[in-house]
Amino acid sequence: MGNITFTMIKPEAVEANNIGGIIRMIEDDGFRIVSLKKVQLSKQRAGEFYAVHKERPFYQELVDYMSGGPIIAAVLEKDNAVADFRELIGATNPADAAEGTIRKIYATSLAENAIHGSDSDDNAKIEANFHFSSEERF
Ligand code: 3AN
Repeated sequence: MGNITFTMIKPEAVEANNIGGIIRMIEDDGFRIVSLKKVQLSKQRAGEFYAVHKERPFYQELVDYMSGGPIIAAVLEKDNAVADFRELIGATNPADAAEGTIRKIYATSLAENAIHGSDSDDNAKIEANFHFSSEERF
């Protein structure tokens, strides 16, 4: 399929009232919103979501941060969604992110980098299913 990706607007961007600005950039780039909600993850749910990073030194910091406030979770649709969305959000470290990318504009640090984007079609499906049931896709 390859036409969906999954995103989360992270707690510090939600706290800073940047939901609208970020969603505007996403829609202006041609993505259609399939599913969307505001939710606060428990530490356990955040830990499950980031289980691939379990062995990384920043894992606990990441879990604490991602469960520390509400996020926006969304499924997005566009041709070539995963790659196009990674391009729109920019590099993981905002210091390396290209001009005009979401992270360049909204991220405050490597750890608090405003937004998540799936890194493959397989992970997009896994992550979308983690947050949304089939009855929440339109
Ligand atoms: P991306 O979000 O660009 O796919 P990943 O998957 O390598 O990057 O990292 C997942 C999340 O972990 C990042 N969005 C960021 O919040 C956090 N992170 C990544 N690298 C570091 C690091 N060196 N120190 C602290 N947090 C990090």
